[in-house]
Amino acid sequence: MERTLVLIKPDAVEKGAVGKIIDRFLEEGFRLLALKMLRLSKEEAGEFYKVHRDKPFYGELIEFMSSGPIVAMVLEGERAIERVREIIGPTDSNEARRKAPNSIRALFGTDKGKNAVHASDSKESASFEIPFFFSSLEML
Ligand code: IDP
Ligand code: MG
Repeated sequence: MERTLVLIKPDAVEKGAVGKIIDRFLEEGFRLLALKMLRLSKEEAGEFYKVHRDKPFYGELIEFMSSGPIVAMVLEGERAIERVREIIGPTDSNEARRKAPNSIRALFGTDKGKNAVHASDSKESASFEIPFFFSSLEML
């Protein structure tokens, strides 16, 4: 069993897609271990995405991720990290619509930046990202 962190980003929350996105993960057989809605400060968004601090899109990413409420959740399942990445699709939502039309980013994202969801990409990132949002007491 593996655990992964998923964020529903401000664009998808604004679109009213929270319920549909959570339901998709439940339909795919994952167990929802923790869930909350919150708004990140710029500092918190910068810390969460610090691996990207040298990328040209870092500033835009921090602005976007702190622009409105997000929903954070922990999902559990067999090979959850890899399988959730598959279900969300490629980073660029337009590419997702071409290559993975049933992926969450194809269905709910706009472009490469506003792409509806985040999901941990490795065990290492999950082990940083899960405790960033949830203490062990909040994981049921
Ligand atoms: P990922 O979310 O698919 O793992 P990463 O390359 O790790 O993609 O980038 C992290 C996030 O940064 C993306 O989900 C997206 O929101 C944003 N991002 C990535 N590339 C660009 C870009 O070229 N322009 C604007 N935002 C970007
Ligand atoms: Mg990534």
